[in-house]
Amino acid sequence: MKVALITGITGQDGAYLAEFLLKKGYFVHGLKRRSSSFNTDRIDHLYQDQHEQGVKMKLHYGDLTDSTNLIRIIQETQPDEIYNLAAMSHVHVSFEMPEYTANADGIGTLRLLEAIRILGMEKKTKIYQASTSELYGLVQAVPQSESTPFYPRSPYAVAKMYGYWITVNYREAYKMYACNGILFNHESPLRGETFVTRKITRAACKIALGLQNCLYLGNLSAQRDWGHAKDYIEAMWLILQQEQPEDYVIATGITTTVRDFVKMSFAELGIEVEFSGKDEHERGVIIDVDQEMVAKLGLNDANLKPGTVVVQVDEKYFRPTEVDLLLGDPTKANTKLGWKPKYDLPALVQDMIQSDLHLMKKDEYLKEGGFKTLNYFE
Ligand code: NDP
Ligand code: GDR
Repeated sequence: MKVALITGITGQDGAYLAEFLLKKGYFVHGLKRRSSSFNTDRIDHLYQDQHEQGVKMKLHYGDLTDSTNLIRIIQETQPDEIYNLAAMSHVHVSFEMPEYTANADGIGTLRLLEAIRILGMEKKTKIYQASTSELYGLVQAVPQSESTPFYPRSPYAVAKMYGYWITVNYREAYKMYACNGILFNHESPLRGETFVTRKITRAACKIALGLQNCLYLGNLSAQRDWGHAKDYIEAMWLILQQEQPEDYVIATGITTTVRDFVKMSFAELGIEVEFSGKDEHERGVIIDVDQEMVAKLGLNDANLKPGTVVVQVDEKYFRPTEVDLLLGDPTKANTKLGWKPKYDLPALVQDMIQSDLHLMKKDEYLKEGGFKTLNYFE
């Protein structure tokens, strides 16, 4: 039985990858951070009581900023494959926490690679490094491929740039099977709530149910190459199953603005939104509402009137330096890995809206039923 260790198992990608590897018959070890409240929501359905027979998944407390802890976990678990997905992964937040981001995302990668070397496991353990299209940053050329120069534009991207090159260096210096997946943005119903796609799908559903009035966003003109996380975790696995360790771009090859993602999300709920105005004065306004859809989806049309402003710009979401355009060229992954995404953008939006509508309806039913959260401080 192959053994995998996933750092960042409690995140979006970690959850999908854990499920995928378990289905493939792997024993899956996961690194989870100690938290004062539960942080395993995304993998609770995979949890196995350690007292049962035939357990195939085990979680270990750990942190990428703690070398001794990483060395011990790798020694105890003896993984064939390590997927380094743990990171402070929010670009905007990295401007607030640049030093921590460098430590976790940059030096954290070094700590893992060094742990493998210290333990003499260079020949046994393959390692996948979660690199990112943020490395391309300020546009040098499009579409962006494995040979496009990097120009990182945030503390996050600079830290990931260190992670990228230290992975290449350990591959070349110590003949380790260490690879970078340069993944473009990938989303899902499990996406963190403060990334733009999930923020949009959640807000669109809340507005459609009468639980929120307006969605505040930053740069509406940013363009991203968005795919579905379910497709992208498969690419991670494929990257570690090749004869030679190499780096790969994983992307769809199509780019879309944040503005269009908003329109697509509302359209999925039967609400047509158009944008007008410029820069920080730009607004998204309801143009039309499909009443059949409103009835079919059980929406609340009290606030869904043409002319209602549902999106506004708030400058606090602008970044000190922005990445304007990401568009990946996945030719190498298509040809060498045989990787092709199953989801296109409309299917991704549909999946996220369906899931968030379901979640928000739960809130609506509770509110209608008079349910109030207990106030522990009264
Ligand atoms: P998430 O933010 O959803 O998950 C990040 C994971 O890392 C969580 O499990 C988090 O734990 C954990 N983590 C954060 N800091 C530490 C630390 N210091 N030590 C140990 N664990 C830590 O990210 P995604 O799943 O979206 O992304 C996975 C990886 O891929 C990340 O490295 C990200 O930077 C990279 N990436 C993501 C892309 C995307 O579009 N999603 C694209 C390209 C790269 P906790 O749950 O406790 O917060
Ligand atoms: P990104 O994702 O920075 O590309 O990093 P995010 O969804 O945060 O932003 C995408 C684009 O949308 C613009 N934007 C907003 N973003 C957020 N979060 N909130 C807003 O209100 C908002 N309004 C506009 C942003 O300015 C940006 O241009 C993600 C992360 O998963 C990284 O870890 C990963 O490496 C890259 O994708 C590839």
